[in-house]
Amino acid sequence: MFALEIFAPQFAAETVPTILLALAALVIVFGVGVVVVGRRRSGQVVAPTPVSTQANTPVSPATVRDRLGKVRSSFAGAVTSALTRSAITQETWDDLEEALLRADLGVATTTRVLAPLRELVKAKQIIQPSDLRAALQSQMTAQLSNSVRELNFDSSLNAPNIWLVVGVNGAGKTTTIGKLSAQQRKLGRTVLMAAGDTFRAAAGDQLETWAQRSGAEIVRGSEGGDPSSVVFDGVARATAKNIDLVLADTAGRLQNNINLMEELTKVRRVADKGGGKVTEVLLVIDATTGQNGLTQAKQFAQATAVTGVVLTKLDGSARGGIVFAIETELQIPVKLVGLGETIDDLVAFDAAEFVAALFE
Ligand SMILES: Nc1nc2c(ncn2[C@@H]2O[C@H](COP(=O)(O)OP(=O)(O)OP(=O)(O)O)[C@@H](O)[C@H]2O)c(=O)[nH]1
Ligand SMILES: [Mg+2]
Repeated sequence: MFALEIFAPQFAAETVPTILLALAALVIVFGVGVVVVGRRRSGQVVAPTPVSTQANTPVSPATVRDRLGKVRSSFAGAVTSALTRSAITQETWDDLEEALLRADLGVATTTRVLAPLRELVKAKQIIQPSDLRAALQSQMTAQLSNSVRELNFDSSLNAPNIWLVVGVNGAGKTTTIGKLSAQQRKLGRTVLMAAGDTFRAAAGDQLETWAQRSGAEIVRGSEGGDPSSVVFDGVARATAKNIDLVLADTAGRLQNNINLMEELTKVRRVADKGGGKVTEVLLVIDATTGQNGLTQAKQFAQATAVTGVVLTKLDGSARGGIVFAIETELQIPVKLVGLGETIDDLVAFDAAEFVAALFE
């Protein structure tokens, strides 16, 4: 007070408390800043933000439809132009066939859709192109109606459920594990990630970031180490700590495909030998790879019993028809779709909604 009076003798006595208050506020703000910066500099590991255990908030259908924008505009456009004629002619069928092929359904699935549709048109004497459009939509929906799409989680197990995530490099495996982990944490389950991709140097770091973001534990191995033993260690840690779910990442590329498939078979075998049980093998497929995705799915299904497909990048330039090809030709249900790169961009696949969006 005295010092203040010396340096600012012109201040009236009543302004002094105001100045003191302002000074105190400055000291507090500065102090907090110093503590925060100090913590960051000391390299302290920040604990993952706890994730709410409330039930997963469903993404509104509008979001799914919006993200599917590019997929649906190309398909709906092709179908619309196939049906612009005033009657149903041979050209109509040719154009529809082309639309389905262009949408990535593949030859076999296109035939499976169109053959019964021709029968139906005859039997029901459909003559209006708009009725044909509706019949095509229900036929395509029917193609996808028999699949069970729930993720397998056996809560009666007195041990961790293990979900293996496989697929070619760049398909979106690690990102999907991050998103899946967040969803499962929201359901109240505890999660441990096993960094089974020891082939690529940065893979472990990438997974670790997702573990922190989603509030999961992680077990990592050394670069070039044996993926099976990382997964085994992960399951052992999860068993010891009563963790509900192990999400195992795997490499998408090895020296060659044969090595990769042999390794996956081994990872699967070893994973089942620990305390837990493999209840889901999710094959991640990049939807923009088109029919090539089907070839990949065949190879992976041979190496390890795939229980479900995650179709990523449907928000991109994918044509979407690969969903039908995978389900009808391989009988593997598409369980989840990736609609973007952030943590919430993974949604359960809803066949009717998907087909409706294609036709809008
Ligand atoms: N737009 C979009 N991008 C995605 C989606 N899923 C993954 N990605 C992106 O695809 C790229 C590859 O994803 P990763 O998760 O690293 O793929 P990976 O299969 O683990 O790749 P490897 O580890 O090399 O085998 C990343 O840039 C992701 O952000 C998706 O649904 N939509
Ligand atoms: Mg990866």
